Amino acid sequence: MTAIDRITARRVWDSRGRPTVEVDVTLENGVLGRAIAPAGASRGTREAVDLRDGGGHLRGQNVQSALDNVNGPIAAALRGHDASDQRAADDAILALDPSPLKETLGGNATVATSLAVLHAAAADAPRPLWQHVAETTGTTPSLPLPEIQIFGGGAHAGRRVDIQDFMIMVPGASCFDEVMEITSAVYFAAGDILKSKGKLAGVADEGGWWPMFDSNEEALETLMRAIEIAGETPGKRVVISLDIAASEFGGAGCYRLALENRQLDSDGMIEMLGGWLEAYPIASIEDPLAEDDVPGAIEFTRRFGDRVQIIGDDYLVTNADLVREAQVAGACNAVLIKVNQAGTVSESLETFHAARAEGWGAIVSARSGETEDVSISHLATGLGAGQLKVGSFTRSERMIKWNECLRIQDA
Ligand code: 2PG
Ligand code: MG
Repeated sequence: MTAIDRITARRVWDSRGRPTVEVDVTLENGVLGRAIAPAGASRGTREAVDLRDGGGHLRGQNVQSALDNVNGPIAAALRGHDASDQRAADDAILALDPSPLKETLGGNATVATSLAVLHAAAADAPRPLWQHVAETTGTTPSLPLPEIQIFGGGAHAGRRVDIQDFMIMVPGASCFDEVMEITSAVYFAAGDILKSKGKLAGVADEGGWWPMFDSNEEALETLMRAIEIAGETPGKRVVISLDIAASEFGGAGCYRLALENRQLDSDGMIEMLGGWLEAYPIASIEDPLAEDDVPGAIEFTRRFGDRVQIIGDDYLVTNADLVREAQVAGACNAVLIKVNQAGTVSESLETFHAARAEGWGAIVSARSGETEDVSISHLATGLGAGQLKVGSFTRSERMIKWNECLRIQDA
């Protein structure tokens, strides 16, 4: 065992130019572990709180109180702890903040610390993080299948399109590198189409094209065309994946599609999405209904769960209890794993195991506010989660995670 000697937090800046929390965990032998908290824009109401200072400074986004929580109580509680006992370290953090959403310490403070402890333990072993994760959780490592955004919408693109993420997956590729090649071709073909139609508004938060479409279906049609221009047949090697992020434009069974000036109830949403599943090669769909529309999620899963992956993100917020409840209710068949929604590594692993225990899929995911931190590439690989969602195919905070997978592949 090697004990934790020092924990320090510093303010760094994320891909949206907002402050965030970076934590250094130094062990008694000088080994260092470091991690940075990401931040979401479309957040579930039950995820760990992203603690911000409020007030006028930095538009209320400063993280001084989260930094103080790491440098003060968290550092004091973890000093002397065995870095390789992740569960005990996370329990010591949780004991400081029994509030359900980590309002006191801040999920940004807890997640950066928890991940930094994991990095320190791996470096101390010494072994790469993915291998450390596999060996300490008893999982079989494998490189994940990327889920890559081509168009961004919803909260990530000025709500110009209601649906948040139009993505592709390339399950038919022979290796990770081929996924990158095919994705690159589709991404640039999609951009060319938008430019030629005068419908390119810019680039969304996660680097996907920010389109000016007249309907949500126009995005799907354009994506199909881009896949074809890239020399692929949609539905063969390349399939479509959507994050509806329905809580962003609906709730309590009422959905307002601003782009098309339409209002739908829960059944109407299910019908519309069911129509898309018929018409397009969609293999995965995330948050098809709002997080409070559990009857809708159950009905959607009853009707389509045998043919498409249905992921709970804002609905399940990487919470093992919520996953188990959804499994009993028959809502969804997969969960997104975002470590900062849970707030610690151990709670995220518990959620992953809860999903796996019932044969659910698990997709390790980044947030829309990201940094150079590559922990999730290692977690996805080490857990053998199968899938990784990182955003688009541009911008270094995204590409660094895909590139890290290429490095792991060569290890
Ligand atoms: C999501 C994520 C990533 P955010 O909804 O899945 O696309 O977005 O980090 O804003 O919650
Ligand atoms: Mg989502």
